[in-house]
Amino acid sequence: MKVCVIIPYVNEKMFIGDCLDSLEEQTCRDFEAIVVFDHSREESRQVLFGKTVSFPLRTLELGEDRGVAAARNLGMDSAEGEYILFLDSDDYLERTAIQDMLQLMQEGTDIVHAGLRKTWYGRKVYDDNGEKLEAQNSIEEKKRREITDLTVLGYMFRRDYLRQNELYFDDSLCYYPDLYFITAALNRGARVVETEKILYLKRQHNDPVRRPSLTQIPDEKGKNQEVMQAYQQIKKEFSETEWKELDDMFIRYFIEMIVPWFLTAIDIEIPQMYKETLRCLEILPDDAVKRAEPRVRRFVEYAQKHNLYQLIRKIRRQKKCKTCIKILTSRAALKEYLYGHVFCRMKLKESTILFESFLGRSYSDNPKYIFEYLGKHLPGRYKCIWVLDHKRALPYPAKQIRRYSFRYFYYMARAKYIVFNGRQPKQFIKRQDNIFLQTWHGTPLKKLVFDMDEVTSADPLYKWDAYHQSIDWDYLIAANAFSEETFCRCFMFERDLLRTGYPRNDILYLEQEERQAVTDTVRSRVGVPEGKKVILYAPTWRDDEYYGPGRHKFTAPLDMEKMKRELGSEYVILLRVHYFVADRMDLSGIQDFVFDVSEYEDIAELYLASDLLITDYSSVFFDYANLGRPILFYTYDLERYRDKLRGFYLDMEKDLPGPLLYSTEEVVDAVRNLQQIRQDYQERYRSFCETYCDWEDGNASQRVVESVFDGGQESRK
Ligand code: C2G
Repeated sequence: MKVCVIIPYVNEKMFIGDCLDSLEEQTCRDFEAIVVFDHSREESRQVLFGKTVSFPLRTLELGEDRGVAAARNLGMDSAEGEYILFLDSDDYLERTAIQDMLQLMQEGTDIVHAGLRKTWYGRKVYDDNGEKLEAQNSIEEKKRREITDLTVLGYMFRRDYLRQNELYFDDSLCYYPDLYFITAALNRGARVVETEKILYLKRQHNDPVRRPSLTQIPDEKGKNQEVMQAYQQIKKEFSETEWKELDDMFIRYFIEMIVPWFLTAIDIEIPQMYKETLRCLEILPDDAVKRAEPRVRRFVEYAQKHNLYQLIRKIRRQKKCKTCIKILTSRAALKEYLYGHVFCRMKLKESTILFESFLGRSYSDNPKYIFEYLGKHLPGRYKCIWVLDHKRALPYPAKQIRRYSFRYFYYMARAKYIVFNGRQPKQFIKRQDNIFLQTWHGTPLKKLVFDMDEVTSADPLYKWDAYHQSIDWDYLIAANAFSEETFCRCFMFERDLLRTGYPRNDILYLEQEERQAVTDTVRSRVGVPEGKKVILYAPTWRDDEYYGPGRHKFTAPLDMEKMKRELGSEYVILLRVHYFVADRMDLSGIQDFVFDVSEYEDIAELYLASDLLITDYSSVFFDYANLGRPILFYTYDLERYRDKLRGFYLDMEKDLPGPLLYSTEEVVDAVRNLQQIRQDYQERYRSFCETYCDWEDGNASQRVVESVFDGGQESRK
């Protein structure tokens, strides 16, 4: 065996599959792999069971959580072959990695250094559109190389070279044992060959809550200590070497990580860290300080000359000044400041309710029906505030405010009740007596938060944010038992889950006469020609097709002209894009057949006015099924959506109350044969409703109001 791949394994069950698969698919087979278990828990040993690999794979046991450094050392001790490559069990290699590196390992070469890319995605997503996604959120591209990026990953080492130089990882270090190792390895006279080709994929963890990577563990003090220790060790051992890049990186680290730590540290921790910091500042060469930008330079010089307490006072003063300037020059900063420092210190308004639906874009969904129930049954009992992007007539008195306006922050701070159907802004501060009712906005088909493996949407740290937002929710509504179970798991929600059904579906249970009135109003407002049947086409959004957060592209290749030719004499289409979709379809030539109802406030009214629904992976069908009308699924990109973008809770082939269709022709055929489809799907439709519509009876709003609001019980009288 030429190469030994050393894989320390801590607890990355969900990642190791990709790691081993990437080895299995190597174009060069002349290697063995050693997986070193960092602890002897049964669960970790089982990780490899069930995985058949055709390359030699050995496992070693380290004992009790001794860390990645110790694991790699053990691997090195037992390695055979000429070369060593370190691969973390949450990372993976390009298919040609070993071959390419070996090709560069010519006579006399000690180390080969290949390109490394950080990625948020596993191999499936990465191979398909990883580069596009990384470029879209351009997080990595923007970053400079930091001191903490100095790593052995992406390198291949001649084993003899490591042995002769007695290079081992310092196993007293948890976070950055690579820092010293790699600088030492490169500076003991190694002959190094480099290639820019990306061969190593370093996976960023999208779930810092449950699966933080080492660098995501919140132990700033420990990390700072390790960086400072390594910096001193390198400078001392290689005092002859000029360390321009390292010095610059250290200065940046000092400003961005060490100084902020001092600002929040508790007094007792400060002296020891201070000494360590001073030692590092003392060995910083003058020209490195001179190279730094003026603000940083002044800062470092001050830190080098004065005592810590002066320094901290100075930084605090500077910070205060900065905040003052920011709030004087930026309205957004002023609002946030007032919110945190003024509004949140005022008394809560006991009878005020703040409502928001779909980010203030519409008067709709569960908040609308809760509001209307309160308006009808407890008139005047509560002061209602609606977050809406523009003013409209509402059926009951309510103040209307814009999202992110001054008044938005004011009421977010002062309203006792908050009723939102989606995640609240990150700035939200939960006050002690606040009651936050999260209604959510649908029974989940697509996997949510902690059930998602990959996060392919605009915000790769969605899980982190969603977790910190959901811990503020006091109540969460479920429309069915499936949602109850799923929400508790996917949000890690442990408070009051309301098993009430969805208020937004109450309208679907109105008396026939009232439903007809809604239908007539919708048809006349939209302009549906007399005698035409209505198809509601309501697709969802694609996580990876976006211009920016919440601004997605419209991608539904349904051939509307063909639909018009084939179905136009009998039907019209109401096209309803998801509220995240920024594009609007060009309807020239088909305006008499396709009506864009994307701006129509409440989709529930559109349900009532339609004869059948076409969707893809939107949760709309869970609600629509309450009507018992036909549902078709135009799932032209099912495989990609299910296997690469999101993953589903339901088995699309077996559980849906209608057929999966893949082309315009199939959709046209299905619309023509609705009778047959009804018959074919009768049993599935019935059992679907039993599972997902069982709690709905038209009284969900009442149940929610009674459970949440202090005057709720009075609403019955
Ligand atoms: N919606 C709509 N028009 C569409 C799609 C959706 O008005 N074309 C509304 C419906 O009320 C739907 C809700 O937005 O129930 C959520 O939309 P989904 O397409 O299901 O997608 P998403 O916003 O990602 O929510 O648990 C539900 C999930 O969170 C999905």
